[in-house]
Amino acid sequence: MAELPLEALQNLADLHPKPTNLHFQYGTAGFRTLGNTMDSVMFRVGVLAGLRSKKLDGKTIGVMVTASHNLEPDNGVKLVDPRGEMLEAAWEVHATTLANAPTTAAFIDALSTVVKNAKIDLSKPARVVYARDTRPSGPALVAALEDGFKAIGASARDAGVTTTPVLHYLVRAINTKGTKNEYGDDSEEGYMQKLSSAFKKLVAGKAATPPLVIDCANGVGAQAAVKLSEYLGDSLKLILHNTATTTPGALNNACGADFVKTSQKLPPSLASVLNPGQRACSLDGDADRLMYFHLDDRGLFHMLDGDKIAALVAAFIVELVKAAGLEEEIHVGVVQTAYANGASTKYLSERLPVTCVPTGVKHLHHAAERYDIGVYFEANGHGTVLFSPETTEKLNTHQPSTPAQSTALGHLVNLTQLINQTVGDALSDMLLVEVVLTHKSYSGIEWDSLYHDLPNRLVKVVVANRNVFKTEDAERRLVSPPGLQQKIDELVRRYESGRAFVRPSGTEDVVRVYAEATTRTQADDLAFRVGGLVYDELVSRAFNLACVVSMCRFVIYKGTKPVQLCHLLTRPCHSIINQAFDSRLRLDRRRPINGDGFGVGWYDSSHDEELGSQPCIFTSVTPAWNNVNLIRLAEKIKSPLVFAHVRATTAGSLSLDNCHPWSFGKIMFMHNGGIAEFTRIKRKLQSYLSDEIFNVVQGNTDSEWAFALFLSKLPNVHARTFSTHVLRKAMEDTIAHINEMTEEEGITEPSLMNFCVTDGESVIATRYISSRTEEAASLWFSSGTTFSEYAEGGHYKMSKMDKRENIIMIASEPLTFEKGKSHMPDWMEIKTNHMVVITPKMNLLQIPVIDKYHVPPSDPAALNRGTDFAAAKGFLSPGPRRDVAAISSDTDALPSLEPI
Ligand code: 16G
Ligand code: MG
Repeated sequence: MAELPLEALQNLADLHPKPTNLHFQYGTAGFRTLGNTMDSVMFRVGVLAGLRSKKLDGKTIGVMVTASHNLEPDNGVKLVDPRGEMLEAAWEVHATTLANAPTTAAFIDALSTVVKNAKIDLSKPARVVYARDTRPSGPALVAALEDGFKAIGASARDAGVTTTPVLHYLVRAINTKGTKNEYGDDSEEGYMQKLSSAFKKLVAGKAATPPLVIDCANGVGAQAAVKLSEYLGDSLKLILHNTATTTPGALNNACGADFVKTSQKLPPSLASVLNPGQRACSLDGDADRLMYFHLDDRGLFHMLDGDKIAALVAAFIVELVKAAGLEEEIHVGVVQTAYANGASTKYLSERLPVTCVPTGVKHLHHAAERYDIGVYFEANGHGTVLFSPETTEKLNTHQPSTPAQSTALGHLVNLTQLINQTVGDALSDMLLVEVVLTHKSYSGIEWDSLYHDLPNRLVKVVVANRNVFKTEDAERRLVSPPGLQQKIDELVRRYESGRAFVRPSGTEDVVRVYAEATTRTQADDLAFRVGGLVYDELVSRAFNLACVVSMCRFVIYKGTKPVQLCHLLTRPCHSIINQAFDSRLRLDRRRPINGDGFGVGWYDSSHDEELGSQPCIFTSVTPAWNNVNLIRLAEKIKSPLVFAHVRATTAGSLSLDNCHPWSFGKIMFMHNGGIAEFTRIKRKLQSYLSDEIFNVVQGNTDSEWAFALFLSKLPNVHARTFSTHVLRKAMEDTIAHINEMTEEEGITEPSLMNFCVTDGESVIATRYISSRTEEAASLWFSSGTTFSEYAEGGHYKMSKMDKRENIIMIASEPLTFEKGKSHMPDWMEIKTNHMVVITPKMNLLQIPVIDKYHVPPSDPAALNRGTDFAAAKGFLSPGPRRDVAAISSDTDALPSLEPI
């Protein structure tokens, strides 16, 4: 019996060490994470692919390097089994085990265990075929993968840069070559040839449809679509957009199938392209998802998602089967997930059997195999049609009795060739849709009117551990945490045609909430409320927020010129409203949703005796993004000093009184963070206040009481003016007093005290935590001469024309990702336990807060504060943004002054 090639494995594995502190998981879509962390994973997957092939007697295994619809910095890898289907579940476990072996020795040990347990005969040959998408991290990752093939002695065929479905096709074509089930020529050309000739046969003699606009997501689908277009010739004209595969950062950015589905809007880049009445579609980054859409006569956007595709296609196939006289012999069924729109399920189940399965292609694929013809689509646009071997055989051998039967039969046979039966395939699905539209003479409008989607909303609640959520009934009901489903049911009953479900994601630590109802407002409301139930459940389970990533975001603008509020709040794609939604409850990645409270406070541009000098404050407890009043006001109000805050409930109820900012006279205040175990010091804090200040407080949050304490620290709360020094001193006293009270109570958990205060002229903002070892909630600043939109879609940047600071912004998370002229990011991080002061004359100072939690910069501990605490509480600006801006953390950009 052959042995593992230990020397080769050892030597090559040493070149691809596993990063410590990272855990990898082979999830529903293989391994997927930041591309630059995946070198060792790739190598090990290469070895595993070889073993899988040996296990299957030398059948060719596919390896695809892609992160699909994710943004460019991510990458991923997944294995494809010999018939072109997803890797067998038991091997997903092997993949995870191997990827996490900490050392080369441990990796080789784990390999030996797999060989032994899976009874792999190592003398068998190993064959693999691999491909990658257009991501810049692809070539290096493929090199690591190739080392893996080499180490296990696999013969490997490089399929180059191509789509995921083409790779699946190749696997099946290679493994069936020369058999009676030959799937097609095993090349990309063979695939194009097969699809295009089936398409031409299917539309022969029909009036050609108008050209189709395709949004290629700036990904590999662009290259494939160019080739396909040549093969299709005049049979279908394709107009390709978003084909910039080499433009950095363009991939899936404000375009592509996932963007369309999650934001339910037109990719901005197509706004000037698409005409009313015209139909278009979006592919995702590896071209295995498809979303159609069209603009109606009034130019309104309508989305035709996976459910609509399933309805169109299934009804067409049923008709053909009937017309071919095979109604009794061939049963067509549809497979959906809980995400399928209720209206689509109703439409389909009135016509044919419908099964609901848990999310994830493999579940749908397997369920579809149980039908003679199984149509499966996820609402997100991934899907295909499977013809069972018996059905294919029947279609090829059946003798029609009439010319009409013969035509229908011919169409069905051609469909078996047109459809990629290994996996969802955007291009093949697109041709399928075009065939049906051609046969039916449907425009997008007629297709859309098959049924009317119930308005729906998808939000997510970020959690530290999604495993407490367990579901049943194809993820439609929660069994754990106990009691939560009953609360959801009670809520859902109050909405007309309401439906909602909660499921843990299979790909990230979030819980997803889906809701639908008869109106958009009701669907939003239901989603938000169910999200709130999930959130409250986590809060009550954990007592404090340790296991819930909450979010509060704020932004401060101070400028020599007034800013139109919309440039700060509603228009930038990374405004705090969007960030808020990103952080906690979000309609997948791109649309904001946060209903826990929003507030904006601003001062007048010029002084008016009658209006007074106090700020105006607008607060709301409805989702900020959905607040048309806010959107309208923001377009018409200008101010030189603005505070804005989006809140997630950490304590206190959902009420206007609890929304930041608060004001008293000229003073305005807001907070990002939380005072640890506040209820234990609340009474003590209150007893310190004068009656006047005590009665100022209307809400019940720690933040508002901290504001009251701040007011009580001012020498004269009614003064006409406050010097910067007086405000600073009051702020320091507030923090010191809170620390004193928590310490007296023996509270050991740190408090996060990022406070901001202004009197309309000076601004003081703290980045503070009562700990010497933990990092405070994040806080950033940016300054420059203009803050403006440089690219459509709300992409803003700060420009610095000269050295003057006309604008200073402070925010809990950067609002832009651009780098300034000096190649420094727009945003710089404010240091922990420092205070930033903007003087009336626009000087910007960073001053350390010197107390027992101050760690001088000379102490190495200053650089080693832990991030777990603030991160667990949800107050650390996450992931890629930190990467972009991280270089500022050790850049001393601001003058550091000693306290006055
Ligand atoms: C993966 C699945 C996709 C599913 C999605 C759900 C495959 C190839 N892909 O992308 O089908 O819709 O996960 O993600 O299976 P979620 O579990 O995070 O909601
Ligand atoms: Mg994809």
